[in-house]
Amino acid sequence: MDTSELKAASARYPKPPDLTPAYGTAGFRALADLLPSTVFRCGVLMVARSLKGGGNTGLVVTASHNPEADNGVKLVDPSGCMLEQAWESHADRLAAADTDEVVCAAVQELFRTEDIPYGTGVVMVAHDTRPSAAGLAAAAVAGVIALGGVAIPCGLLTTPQLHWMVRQANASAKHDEGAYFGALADGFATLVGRSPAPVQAVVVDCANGVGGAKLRALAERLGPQRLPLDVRNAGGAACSGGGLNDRCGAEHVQKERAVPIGCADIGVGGRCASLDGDADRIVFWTLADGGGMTLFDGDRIAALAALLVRDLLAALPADEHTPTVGVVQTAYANGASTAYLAGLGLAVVCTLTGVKHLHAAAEAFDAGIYFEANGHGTVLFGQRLVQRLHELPDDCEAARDLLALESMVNQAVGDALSGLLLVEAVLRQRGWGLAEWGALYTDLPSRQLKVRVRDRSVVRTTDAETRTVAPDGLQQAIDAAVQAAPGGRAFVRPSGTEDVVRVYAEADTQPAADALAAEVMRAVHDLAGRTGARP
Ligand code: 16G
Ligand code: MG
Repeated sequence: MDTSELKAASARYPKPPDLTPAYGTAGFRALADLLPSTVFRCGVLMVARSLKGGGNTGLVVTASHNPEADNGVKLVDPSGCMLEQAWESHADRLAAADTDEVVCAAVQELFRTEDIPYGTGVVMVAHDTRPSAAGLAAAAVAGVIALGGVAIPCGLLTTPQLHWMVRQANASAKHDEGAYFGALADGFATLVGRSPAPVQAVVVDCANGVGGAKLRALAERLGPQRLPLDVRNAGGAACSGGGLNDRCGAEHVQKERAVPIGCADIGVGGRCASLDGDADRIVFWTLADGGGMTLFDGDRIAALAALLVRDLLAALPADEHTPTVGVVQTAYANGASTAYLAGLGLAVVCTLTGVKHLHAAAEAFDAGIYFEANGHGTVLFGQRLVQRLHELPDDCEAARDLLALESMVNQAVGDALSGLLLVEAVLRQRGWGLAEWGALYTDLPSRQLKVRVRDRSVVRTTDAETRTVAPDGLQQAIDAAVQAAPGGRAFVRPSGTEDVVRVYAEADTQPAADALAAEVMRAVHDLAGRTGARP
């Protein structure tokens, strides 16, 4: 393999000497100024992945809910899903190479170990609204070209849009933006049918990110009669004072339980939602009497989706193979939501944190619903079920609605825009408002804390992060604290995106959940802090 062109191009994107980028839970993230070499090399990597997978791959320059000065890169496999986990170490190796020679050697090694055929890989490249995004997207394109690949510039897109487009492109289906909005809008129109129009607009806080412009385009496609949307914090000229993810968006609302900027006029009971900066997650919220915020998180979205899917599947004509339905959550799911879903008679599975883990587990079912409490999630339909739905007669309304759902809800990755339509469709079909949605179950009081330790990797977990295996004594300390708390449950895990250990606790009362979290935090400090001590 002649790597002279790669070497010359790589020299134009030198790695800062003391930077060792690490592929985190969902790709690389850092201060934007540090990233050109990483993004260039990701362009290189995704050509190799395209050649190996035999289809287009994708690369989106975004740092999701991080501050505006950060940036990052998310990588899309030929399936449209996140990069195959086995390739994350290839990404790490390439990103960390200290010299252009080492970059070339790593690429040659990659082609050898993965037995990649030579050819022309195709990479679809998109970016979010950060000021650094266009420059970094150009670095990605340079990486693609340096390995003889073809870069398809897709411009400004939400992360889930790019995932959707890659999946469609590789299925030789229409994959332009118009087709994306059409799939969502047409699916929604079928699902809501003649259900009465809502009396109230949904206020959507778009985190001053890429979701703003995209939601406006979707709203236009839907038409105000079908779904009146009041788009706030849309970024650009419509920006209401704050920058991207600044005091607004899903992360702010979910973690701080605070009303986003630009929404001060919202009255009690208003139906509101917040997207994050790259529009791959959504939470709903409303203001309660007395000023507090009521949050409708990913667990609650999963509950609505589960009701819809369960009822539609039950309405299909009997078949020798009864479709399997499962809901996938993480340990962060509120215990009350898990109990509610199990009470619906559905299989409930708990996986590691991170979309890639939930997505993989959901694929095991004919209909797999997955949501993280923070609002990442979607509903997946297996091929066998989709084929059967297509074979059923046209007048089978349940089959028609399930196919509409499959087209409306992003099959490649969690998507805030399709999540918004999913919630609205279920509420509309049932004639429910937020009160009925909220009444499905009552959350157990919970508390989340972060602990800074010297080296968070000393905390190691098992059983989908519900128990620790290191450092010694930590799990015993957690067990003792849990035992003492009525209705208590607690776990800790090292964050995949921040240099902290996260603590989660829930119990029958808020003071008990707070006390349990504090007790567990002390144990982490005592045991992980010491174990991790460096000279
Ligand atoms: C990333 C993940 C998200 C996960 C979060 C956990 C994707 C697209 N995003 O944002 O799923 O919940 O990390 O963060 O996979 P943490 O490890 O800092 O708790
Ligand atoms: Mg995001």
